[in-house]
Amino acid sequence: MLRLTTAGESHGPGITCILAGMPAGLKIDTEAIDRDLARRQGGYGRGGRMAIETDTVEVLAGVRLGLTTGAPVSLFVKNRDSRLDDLEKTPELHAPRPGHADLAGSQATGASIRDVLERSSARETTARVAAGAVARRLLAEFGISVAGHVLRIGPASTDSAPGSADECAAADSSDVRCLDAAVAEKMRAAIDAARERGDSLGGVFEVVASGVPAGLGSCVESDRRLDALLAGAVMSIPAIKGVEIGRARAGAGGFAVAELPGSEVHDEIVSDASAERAGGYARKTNRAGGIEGGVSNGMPVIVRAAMKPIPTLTKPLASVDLRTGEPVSAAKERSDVCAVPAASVVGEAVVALVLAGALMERLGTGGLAELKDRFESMIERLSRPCEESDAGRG
Ligand code: EPS
Repeated sequence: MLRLTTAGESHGPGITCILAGMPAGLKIDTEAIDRDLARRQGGYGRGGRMAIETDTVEVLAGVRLGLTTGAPVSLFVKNRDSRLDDLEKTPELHAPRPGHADLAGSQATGASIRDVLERSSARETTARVAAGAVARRLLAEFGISVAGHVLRIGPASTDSAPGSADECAAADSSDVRCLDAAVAEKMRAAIDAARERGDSLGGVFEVVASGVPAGLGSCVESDRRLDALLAGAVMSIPAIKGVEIGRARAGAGGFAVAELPGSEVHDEIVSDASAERAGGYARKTNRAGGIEGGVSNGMPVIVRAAMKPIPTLTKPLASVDLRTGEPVSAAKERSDVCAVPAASVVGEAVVALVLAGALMERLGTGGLAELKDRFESMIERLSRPCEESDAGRG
């Protein structure tokens, strides 16, 4: 139901997107979009580019007098560092960076390394964060919130396990977006040491979504499974190499299901009148991260991602000059030492987009007021899950 297309090069005129499928009647707050853009720009370990840019959104289409019209929403973020057609400032590169899209991307497209890196740059995530802020606005109308935090940067890691999106909010006051102040200190020290060595660092972030009602996603069509959609969306963020759903045990993500018996993995079901968004059926624990059988179960949705270290190293690895085949050091471009805090903000955005899409799919088309009516009716029915077959078969 929701479709997002982005376009734009890192040093082109700007980054843009078209988000189709938003209902009419949603209030768009450009300040809130800009706040998310600023959160994405921040973080200890970012490089020089972020000192140049102050990302702010321009709404080009789909909004009139502050409300969505139901037409595709088009957003634009201007690049201050725009120099794509200046060959002196933006030269061709010939020594592809190991780990970057440079070589494989050129082989895929036939375009130059410059053309490949301009589009494969994580600057593209600006558009996803802007669109994600709109999705977040929609989710807020239905009492759903999404927030992220950083669990690991290089060797420094924390076992923080916030139970709700609200509990992640404190990450906003940390420049490494870590909820544990002592570990945050170690993360900064690890980034400083990597910078000294001319190296880069990856890490792990986690996104928590609260208020997600039971019943989003699909247990009958594999391409609509909520966990598959979340994993695909999070994996599509540049440099993400692994995605886990849930927290199978303390201090671990969803991969730990592989080491534990079923009795220690599955979340026992209990009746609980306060679990309104799950029809009064709660879980004693939330190891599954809010998803069973590809469908949300009313518990907070929890997604983790592992990010590799950024491929541009100031002390470059070995490469080959594509013109001669001779061994050379890989190209150096201005870059970040660590972008895990920024990636966690992108993670929030893509999770918000997937959840908004799944919600729209569940509720159907129409304006916001109509969708809210259907949402109430959907929530009310969650306490009678077998209703359709019971009614039909007597
Ligand atoms: C980024 C913008 C880029 C890089 C970084 C992320 O800007 P520039 O190339 O002008 O320094 O800082 O991109 C990469 C790490 C990459 O490999 O492309 C951004 O806006 O997030």
